[in-house]
Amino acid sequence: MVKYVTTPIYYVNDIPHIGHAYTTILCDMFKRYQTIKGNECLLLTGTDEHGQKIENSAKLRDKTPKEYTDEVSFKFQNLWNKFDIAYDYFVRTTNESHDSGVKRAFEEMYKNGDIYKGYYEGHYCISCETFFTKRQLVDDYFCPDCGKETNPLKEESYFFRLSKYEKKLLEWYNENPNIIMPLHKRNEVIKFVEGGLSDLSITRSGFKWGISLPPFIDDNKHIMYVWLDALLSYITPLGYGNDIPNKMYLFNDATHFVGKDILRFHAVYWPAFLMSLKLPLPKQIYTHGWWTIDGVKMSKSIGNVVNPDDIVNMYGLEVMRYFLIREVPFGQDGDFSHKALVDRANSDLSDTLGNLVNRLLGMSDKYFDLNLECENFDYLKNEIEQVSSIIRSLEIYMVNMMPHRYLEELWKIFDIANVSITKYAPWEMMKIGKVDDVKSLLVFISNILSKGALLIYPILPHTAREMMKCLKVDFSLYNKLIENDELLNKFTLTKIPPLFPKLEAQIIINRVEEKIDLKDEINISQFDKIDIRVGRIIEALDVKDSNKLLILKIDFGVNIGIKQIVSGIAKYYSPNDLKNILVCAIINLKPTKFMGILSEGMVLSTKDSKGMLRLVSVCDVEVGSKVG
Ligand code: ME8
Repeated sequence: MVKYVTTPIYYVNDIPHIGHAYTTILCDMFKRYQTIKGNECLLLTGTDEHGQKIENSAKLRDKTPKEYTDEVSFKFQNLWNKFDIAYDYFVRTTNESHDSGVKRAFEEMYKNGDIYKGYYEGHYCISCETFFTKRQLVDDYFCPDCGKETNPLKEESYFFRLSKYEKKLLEWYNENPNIIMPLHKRNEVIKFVEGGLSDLSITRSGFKWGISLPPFIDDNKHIMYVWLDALLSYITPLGYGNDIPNKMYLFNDATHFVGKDILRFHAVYWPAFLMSLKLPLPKQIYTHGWWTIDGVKMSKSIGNVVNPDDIVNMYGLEVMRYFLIREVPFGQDGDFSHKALVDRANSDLSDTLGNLVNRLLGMSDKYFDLNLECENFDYLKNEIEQVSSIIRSLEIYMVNMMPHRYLEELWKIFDIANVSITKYAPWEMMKIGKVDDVKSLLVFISNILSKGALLIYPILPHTAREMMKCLKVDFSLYNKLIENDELLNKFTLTKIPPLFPKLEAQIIINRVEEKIDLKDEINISQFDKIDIRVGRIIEALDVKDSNKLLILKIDFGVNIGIKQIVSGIAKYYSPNDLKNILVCAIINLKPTKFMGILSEGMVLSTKDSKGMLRLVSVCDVEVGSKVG
C-alpha cells in the first residue's frame, strides 16, 4: 500500500523557525526510509493561512491578508526547496480547491446531523485560535497552552457534535494501541477524552479572514474555524470535495507528524471529523517535543528565535539534519545550542565518519590504486558478525520512531571499522607482506561504508549519495547488502572531497553574533505603534532553574507605574549590578509568560565588541519619558 505522511501545515504569521524545520525533516526522513525499503510514500506539507492571528499580522505590516500570506507561504516553500525536502504536495489553505473541499466537508457533517447552531461563551486565545473556559485559564486570564493573554467572548457559533464521538474515540485508541506515539502522549489523550468532550465551536464571527460557510446554509455572518479548515488540508489536495484528480486512497495509510502542542487537534478532533465524514482514520500520529534555545523557550521578544536557513548557511544542511535527529530522543524536548551542534558534528560526523572515509581512500590509493578485491574475510569473522547484528537491530528503532537510537546504533558500525584499522594496523601488515589481509580489511571497510551509506540515506541523503559515488554502489544493492546481509568482494573507489571538515566552534559562534540581520522596511505609523519608555530598575531577581533569565521590576513613573519584565540577561548581569539603572523598554508588548513568570514588556539591549550583551541605558532623564 502507498504510504502518506504529513507535516503540520505551518501558520504564516511568521517566518520558518527551527521547530518547523525539525518536523519537516522528520517527515522527509520518514519518506526516504520508506523509499529505500521499497515502499512508495508521498509527503504533504503546506501553509495554514486563515484566522485572526494572520489577519492581525498582515494589518501590522500594512498588507492585505492575501499579499501577506503569499509572501510568507513562498518563504516556506522556498526554504523546503532549498533544504531538498522531498515533498509531493504543498497545500495552501487559501487555494480554491481547498476552499471547496472544506465547504463540502461542512455540508457532509451537517447532513450527518453532526453540526448545529448555538452560542459560545468563553475566553479566546488568538495565538492558539482556541476557546477556553474560565476554569482552564491560568490566573483567570492567561492561555493554558501558550501563556498569552485571552479575551472574553460570547458569540453565536456552529458546533460540531464532538461529544457524540467520545466513546468511539476511546474504542479506537484501545483497539489501536500504537497509533499515538510516544505512548505517554497516548495516555494524555485518553485521559483528556475520558474527562468528557464538549461539542466544538467550528465557526467564528468576529473577523473575516477565513473560509465562508457553504451556500446551502445561507449564513454569511460566520466563517470556518481555522482548525477545521487546517485539518482538512490533509485531504483536499487528494481531491476531497473538489475536482483535483482523486487520490483519496492515499489516506488509507496516513501518518501525521505533529508537535506536542497540537496533538489534541490531531488525536481527538481530527479523527472525530473523519468519523463524521465516514473516512479512514490515520494509521499513525507521531508527536515530537519542543526545541528550546540555550535552555529558554524560543520567543521573538527575547530575540532568540533560531532561523534554520542561517544554521544551514553556517554549518550545512546535513549537519543540521543530523544534529536535530541525533541530539534529542523523539518525543522529548531538546535544547538547541551552537556549541552542542558543533561538538556533535565534530565527534560523529568529522571524527568518526569523515575520518573513516579518508582513511579508506588514503590507504586504498597508496597501496592498491583504489582497486580493491579480496578472496575471503576469514580473520574478520567477529567484526563481520558484530556489524550484521547491529544492522539487524536497526529496523525496530525506526518502527518505534526512535531515530536518535537508530543513528546511535548505526554509528557503531563505523566505530567497528575505525577500531579494526587501529587493531590490525594495515601499514604494519604491508611491511611484512600480508597484502591479501590488507585487501580483505579494506574491502570489509568498503562494505561497512556501503551499508552505512544506504542506512544513513533517510537522515543524510546528500552524504549517502557522496559515499555511494565514492564506493560505486547504488540503491539497487539494498536487498543484497542490507536485507540479505551479503558482502561484496570487489570495489573500485573514486576520490571525493573530505565529507565533514571540522567546525571551529569559536569562529562559528562569533560569526553568529556578527551576522547582520536587516529587517523589512516599515513606515512611521508602524514605528509609532511601539511605545518605548525610560524606566528605573528598582529590583532584579534570579529565576529559579534558569541561568539565562532575570526578573526586572521597573518603575516607569506615576502614569505608567511599575512593570515586571523578564529578560534573558542573566549571563551578562548579576541582579546587584542592575539596581537603579535607567533603561529603555517597550511597554506595550502583549504580556506573556516565561517559565510561568509574567513579563509585561521588553528591555532594549545590544551587544558589545566582545559579543557581551549590554542594556541600552540613558542618563539624566525622567522615568516615563518617551523614546522615539
Ligand atoms: O500549529 N520546537 O502551526 P505552527 C519544535 N497551523 N516544534 C515547534 C516549536 C519548537 N520550538 N514551535 C512550534 C500550527 N513547533 C497549525 C498546524 S496542522 C493541520 C495545523 C511546531 O506554525 C509545533 O509543535 O504554529 C507544530 O507542530 C508546528 O511547529 C507548526 O506550528
